[in-house]
Amino acid sequence: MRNPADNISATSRRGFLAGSLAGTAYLLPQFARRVHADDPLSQLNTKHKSLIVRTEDPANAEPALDDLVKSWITPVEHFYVRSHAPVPDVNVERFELSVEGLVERPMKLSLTQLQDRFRKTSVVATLTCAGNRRREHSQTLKVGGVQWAEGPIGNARWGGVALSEVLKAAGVKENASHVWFDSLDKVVKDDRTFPFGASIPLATAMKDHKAAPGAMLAWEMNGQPLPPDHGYPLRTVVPGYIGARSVKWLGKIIVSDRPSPNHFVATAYKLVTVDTPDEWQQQLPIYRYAVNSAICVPAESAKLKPGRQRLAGYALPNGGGEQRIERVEVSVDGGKKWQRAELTSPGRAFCWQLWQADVDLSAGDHRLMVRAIDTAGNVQPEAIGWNRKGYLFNAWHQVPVQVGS
Ligand SMILES: Nc1nc2c(c(=O)[nH]1)N[C@H]1C(S)=C(S)[C@@H](COP(=O)(O)O)O[C@H]1N2
Ligand SMILES: [Mo]
Repeated sequence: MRNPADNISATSRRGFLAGSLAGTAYLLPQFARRVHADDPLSQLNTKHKSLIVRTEDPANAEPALDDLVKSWITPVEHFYVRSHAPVPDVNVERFELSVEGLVERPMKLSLTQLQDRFRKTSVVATLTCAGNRRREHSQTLKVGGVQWAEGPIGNARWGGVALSEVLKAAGVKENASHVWFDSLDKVVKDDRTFPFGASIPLATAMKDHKAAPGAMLAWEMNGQPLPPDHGYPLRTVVPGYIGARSVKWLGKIIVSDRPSPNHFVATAYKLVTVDTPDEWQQQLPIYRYAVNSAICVPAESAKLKPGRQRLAGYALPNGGGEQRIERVEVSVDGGKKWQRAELTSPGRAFCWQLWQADVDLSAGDHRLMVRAIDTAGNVQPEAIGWNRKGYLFNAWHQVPVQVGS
């Protein structure tokens, strides 16, 4: 869905730079500017990246939906980028990860030390932005923020070390209960400049699911060094949690007895309706993402021929644990009759599930719909309540199409 109107609406009250570019597949110019020709990373650096740009710098971009569901592992060129600040210039030779706070042995680790001292592991996990599908949420009542379609989601193999290994080496003190992540980027907001940050409960950090460590410190994405836009040289990946907890350009880990006071934990990424300090205090930070699904083919407002039509898309189990997608159903008559879709990819915990369904379409206007249920019984709801930030939208996805006679 390359709808130029989306880009215009990306001018938000939060002051994101408006990407007034027509919504065509577009090579982000700042990548070209930032990367030197002799830098080996330039090879990996989104050269062929074709994304729909929502804002230019910081870069916020998502793939066209038909590209998105071409493969279970999302290649970097089709992986959404969501950044609150420009990519920081990190010199990997001088880079040190600091591990501090409530630990017996504070540490500073270069990337090489991190790679040499700990056991390397890799995990396939889906990242999705809490603002995925915000554009649909805005149909009820417009909310601020990037007006994402269904594309800020992707599934990658992340290589690195389990955060728990590093925390064990540092020796977590008894009264610790949360792990903070501070980035090396610089977010500017209301005359303040501060790093992007997140935190997760210590229990999650120390968890060792069969399918995935509770959190990863990753330096690889799909077998290659992390591209600059995705956090080079190091990021966290927290399987099952909203993307905002997977901190890119990670600089510091702080073990604490409370959640991070960082804006993106204490204030943003909460389900609020008025967005007042009272509400921020009352609401917990969002951690897990919710069961979801979307139709990616055909595109919205597609003009189709009557007869057989293949639908394709993704579904995501709730991020709470080891569940997978149990069933995906589609409807072509506004939700009266449902037909089971075929699951066409591996189905794993913390990963999305690709699906397809062949439906029969008669001439006329149709509203294609999809809904999913996971193996823990989390059901995608028909509708959800409005929240001011447009987070966690997971109502049944609907795609209007016209079928000519
Ligand atoms: N340092 C830093 N980390 C960050 C962000 C950011 O702006 N700065 N954005 C977060 C959000 S909101 C999301 S959804 C994911 C997106 O990761 P990606 O750009 O690699 O797809 O990164 C998260 N980590
Ligand atoms: Mo996000």
